[in-house]
Amino acid sequence: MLKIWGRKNSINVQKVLWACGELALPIDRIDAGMAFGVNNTPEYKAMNPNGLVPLMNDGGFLLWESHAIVRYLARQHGLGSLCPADAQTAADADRWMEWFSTTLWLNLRPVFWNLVRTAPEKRDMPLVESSLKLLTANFQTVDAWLANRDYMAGAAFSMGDIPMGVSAFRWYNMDIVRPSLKNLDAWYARLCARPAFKEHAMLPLT
Ligand SMILES: N[C@@H](CCC(=O)N[C@@H](CS)C(=O)NCC(=O)O)C(=O)O
Repeated sequence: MLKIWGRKNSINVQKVLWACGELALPIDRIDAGMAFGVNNTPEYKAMNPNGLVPLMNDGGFLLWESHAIVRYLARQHGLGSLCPADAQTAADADRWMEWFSTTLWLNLRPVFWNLVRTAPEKRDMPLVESSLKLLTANFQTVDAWLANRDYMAGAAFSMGDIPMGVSAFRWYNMDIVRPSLKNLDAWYARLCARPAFKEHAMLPLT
């Protein structure tokens, strides 16, 4: 059975668990990371030298990097659904996965880390403020993109919605001021209606 290492409240683990849920793949999940430890042991580091979660073992094939895992599972089990069959639609989904890593995450991470994972007296609030401005602009970009499509890569849900979806859950559930973004709201409501999103992404942030 597919083995996944990672704690349930990690944004990167949630991407993989949500993908497995969408594909109805049975998995054996092993708690690892933060309070669970495991990821810093020599045995784990022999499988993932970064000592980070998630990590996947599919019949002896080890893979780390959440987006690589989501793409692998989507190609293996969701060609034509989670991984769009058409090259241009798949590239569109890929584009938003890349944009999450190179752009949005750089702004979400400092806001999330300070507001959710750091004690109030230790928070770097100037960094939160500057990052939140950039993050807001990022979500405005997504809102404009969603003006004439239901999902990030067009009419159908795909892997392109996964990193953006777990980010949106944090955007809507952190204690921050948000502008009204009606296309983003409508897309997020569509995600919230998906059982696998509910099960794996709509969890307490801490
Ligand atoms: N680029 C990697 C990042 C992985 C990563 O940073 N994982 C975090 C959790 S979100 C981690 O393992 N942190 C250490 C820990 O949880 O102990 C990916 O997308 O998989």
